[in-house]
Amino acid sequence: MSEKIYDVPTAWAQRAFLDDHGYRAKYEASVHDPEAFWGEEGKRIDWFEPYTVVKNTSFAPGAVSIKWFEDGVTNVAWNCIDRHLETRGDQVAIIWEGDDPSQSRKITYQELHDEVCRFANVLRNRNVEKGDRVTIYLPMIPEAAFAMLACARLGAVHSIVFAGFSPDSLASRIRDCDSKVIITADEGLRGGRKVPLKANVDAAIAKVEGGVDHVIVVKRTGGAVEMEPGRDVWYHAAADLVTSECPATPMNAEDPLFILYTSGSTGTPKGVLHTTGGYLVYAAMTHQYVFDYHDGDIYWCTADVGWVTGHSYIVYGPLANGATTLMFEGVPNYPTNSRFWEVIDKHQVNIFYTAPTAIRALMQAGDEPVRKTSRASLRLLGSVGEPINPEAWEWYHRVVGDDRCPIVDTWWQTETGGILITPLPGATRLKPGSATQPFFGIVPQVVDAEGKVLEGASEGNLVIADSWPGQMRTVYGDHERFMQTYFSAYPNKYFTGDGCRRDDDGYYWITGRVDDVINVSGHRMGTAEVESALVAHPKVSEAAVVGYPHDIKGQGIYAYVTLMSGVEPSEELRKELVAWVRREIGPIASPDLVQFAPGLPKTRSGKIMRRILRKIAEDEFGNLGDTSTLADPGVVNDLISQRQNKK
Ligand code: 6R9
Repeated sequence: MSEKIYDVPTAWAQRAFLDDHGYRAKYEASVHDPEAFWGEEGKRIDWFEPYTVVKNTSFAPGAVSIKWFEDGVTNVAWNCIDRHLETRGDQVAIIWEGDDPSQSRKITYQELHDEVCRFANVLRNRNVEKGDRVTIYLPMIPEAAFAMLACARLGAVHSIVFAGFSPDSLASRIRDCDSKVIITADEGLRGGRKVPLKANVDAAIAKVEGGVDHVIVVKRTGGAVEMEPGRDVWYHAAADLVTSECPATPMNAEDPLFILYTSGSTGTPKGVLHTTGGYLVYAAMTHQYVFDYHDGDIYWCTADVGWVTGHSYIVYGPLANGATTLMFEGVPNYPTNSRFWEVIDKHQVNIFYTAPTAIRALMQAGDEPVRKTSRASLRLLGSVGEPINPEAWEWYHRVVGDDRCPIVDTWWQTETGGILITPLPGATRLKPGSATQPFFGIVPQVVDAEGKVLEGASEGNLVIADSWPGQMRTVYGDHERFMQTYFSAYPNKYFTGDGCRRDDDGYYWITGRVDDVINVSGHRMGTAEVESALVAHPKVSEAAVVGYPHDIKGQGIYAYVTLMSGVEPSEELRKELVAWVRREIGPIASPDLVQFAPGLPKTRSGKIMRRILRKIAEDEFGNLGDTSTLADPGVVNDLISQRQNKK
């Protein structure tokens, strides 16, 4: 734990929306009278019909129901585009920076309007209506934002699937939400390498019973793809036939905006459902205060739109605020390790938001690739996705930010829709490694295993005691699972799945997941998903997957694999299994270590004791805890000696 404290720079305290007193007063107001507070804040977006009811939420066991601004009528695309046209039609809305440094593009709000309307008309011509689900499987090109906003304009519900997922993963997501329309590109381009997106879509649809009605294909690389007549259409050809006007459909505040699949500790990924009004109010408000976004600022979040960070902090939050948001197609180390910093200089970026895994990887490349760039435009740095270790925080602050830029370490989740625990740059003294304080309206609590609320400095599980407008509303198609997953461990509270420590100053330190979810390079992975991919291999009889500390990724994937009897372990088979998981789920799920285990440690009732496997993966052999319930203690010694032999 780092003890260092960084004061708010004077310049920041003066120019920021809020200083320390401002934060405290506003926070008190937000939790004292949420109705009044959010009733005011809801006005930051335009409503076609104003709301009269602000908050109608219950976390009660068996009856969880979350509604915000429930009788208001609005449209998200209208708020992100049309309402800005009069005052900032010629302002740049999106700066797109290609994988290849020679490619970039600037899109004004007026152009964004025209592009989104055209995209919406293309969808409308394919019978997409309010409430229909549309799956988007696109690389980081402007069309990804156009497609999202086009869905929002029509009231269709988008489900973005990260373009790194396999055809199988894509197929299960298409199936789960029953989408009949898929939007993709011929190929993606990342770090100079092509990704066969259209071919993946074809392979996925082959696994979806009844197929889909339409595949809309954006031309990115010009690579050869197969087009199925009647089903597949080139976006540019379809867009040529439509106008750039399309009315924004009036949407109820609680109409769905998007589904985003995320991994949990059990079962298949859950379709997290976010709705219209509360989500947008929360995304816009957090974007404004956490990044202290002022008119004219150039803001860059390096996430992919396939993750929630891309939804809330590349597209919806920034555009609702009339910001200039940068969208980057590439990777941090292509063509060189200076890429991020060169992009910052090229586009004069003021606010930069990235993930600890990228910071750690770039830190390993040394200071020189950073120092050779100017970065004078930078004012604020942000971090998201996993705990940031103090060493990486210090490097980010000292080398990237030249000791000048505060760092906002923002804790939140796909489920929360927006940032919940974070510093505000003009208000909060920083402690490297701590996400610091709750945002407005957020009531975090630390509870012990029995659910007792701990006061003062304490360590336990992190729960949130009351609802906020950006909260997910349900698991798509399975409200029972929603209640079971998030509201059953601690009745009347939202359980985050994270552990945390609160220090004497009331600062929160997120310690990581306390469930069977691992966080690999900021990507959430259910260990159960990787296990079921492994056991689908004909030579595997059983598998157990745990996380282990990894220098760059934060956590790596450690797989214990028991082979079918008669199958001999080999280096070749090890490689085959890694490739198999890549193919089944996607490259982000590739196991880093595969240990062939003749047996797995189990309880007498047959449950795998992951706690022990975790310790072995962490090399903590002397500290295995209670092993008295093991059915066969010999198994553990075998695993340990094997692990030691490997070192
Ligand atoms: C936004 C996002 C959520 C999980 C979350 C936690 C971890 C995210 C963090 C952080 C420590 C931070 N996490 N931000 N842990 N400090 N600043 O990442 O959503 O992909 O759903 O992941 O990520 O464990 O529970 P998501």
